[in-house]
Amino acid sequence: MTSLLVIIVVVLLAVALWQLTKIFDLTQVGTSSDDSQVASDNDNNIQGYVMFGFLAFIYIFTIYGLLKWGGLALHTPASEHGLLVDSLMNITWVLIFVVQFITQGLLYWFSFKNRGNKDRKALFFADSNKLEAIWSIIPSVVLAVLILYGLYAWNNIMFVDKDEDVIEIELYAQQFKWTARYAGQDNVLGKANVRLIEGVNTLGVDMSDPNAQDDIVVSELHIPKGKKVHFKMRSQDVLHSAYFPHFRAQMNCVPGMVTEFAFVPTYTTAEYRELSFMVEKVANINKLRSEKSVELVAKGGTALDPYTFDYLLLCNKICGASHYNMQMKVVVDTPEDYKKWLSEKTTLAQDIKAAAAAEKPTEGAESTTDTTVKVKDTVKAVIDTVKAAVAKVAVK
Ligand SMILES: [Cu+2]
Repeated sequence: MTSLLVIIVVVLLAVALWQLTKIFDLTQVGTSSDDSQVASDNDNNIQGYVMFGFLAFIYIFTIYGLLKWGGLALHTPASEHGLLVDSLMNITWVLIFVVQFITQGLLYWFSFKNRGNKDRKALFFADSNKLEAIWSIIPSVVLAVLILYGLYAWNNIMFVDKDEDVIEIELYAQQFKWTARYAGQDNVLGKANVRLIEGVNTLGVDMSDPNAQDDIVVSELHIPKGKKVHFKMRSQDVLHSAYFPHFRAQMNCVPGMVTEFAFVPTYTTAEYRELSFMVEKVANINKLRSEKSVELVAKGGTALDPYTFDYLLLCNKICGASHYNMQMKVVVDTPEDYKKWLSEKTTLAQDIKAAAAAEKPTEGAESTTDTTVKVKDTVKAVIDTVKAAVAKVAVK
């Protein structure tokens, strides 16, 4: 409400100022010696210098932004292909910066150099083949190299050798959570279909498929360091996007189809926490948190917990009201820890059996359905007796 009032006041002030300048202009009619609408040399000089001022603003703001916020960018990649993605990104940034630095400078320099001057006439020429060639060929070559390098990087990243020893994991997206399914001993994911979703089988896994018998469903993703993990993504409802920022991986999850992405993690969670940039970052976050906690406690709230770093799987498509909170913790273990963690998990088949057993009545106890039938019978008998008694009385 306050912001609305502020906006209204600002707009009204602007309108008032505009009206005032109009009145001022009217009072000046006839008093000035030069009231022509054509720009004078003095006007052109002012415009030329203002343009230079704007160029300085662009340069200074770019440098300021880089120094102030540059450190917030993602740091060391935690996957093998991440280095390739980062080098592609860095080359693109350097190119953009160099080109923008030169072209913006030239743009404003020429505007200043050729600013209006009463003694100068504009030179007319239809075209220059040399100039056309320079500004067509150079960008085409640079863009072609960038695109080819990008294609090479993309093909390298997306290629999964059929004979390679990879870990198969399904990522299931739904509003607003992630679930992971491990392929189990056979390393083949069982078939699944949204129509088969029932009870604990929340992913609709086809339990008649032999490959599905050893599948394991979990809500926290564990992957081993140094091993290629092949993710297959599905979505239950709308478009989601599986985004692993630290691993430089992202893939859309599309309802009705399976998409995929594979990568090799190169740092365990514990190792990544120890990297010097991360230690610094976490210390900074915790410093901010403790400052905020003092404020919160003073207002009678509870203090914030200290932050520890964890890899995350995020959703990077705005998929609904709780999209911002659609995330899953990802833990990169050593291969031994990963094996141990996975061996402690129950399979989906076992989960379904356990759920069915929990639903079944225990021996000797009456089920609710039995009790309902009995109560109904008793009520019916009472009604019959009353009816008979009423009939007797009526006959008498
Ligand atoms: Cu989502």
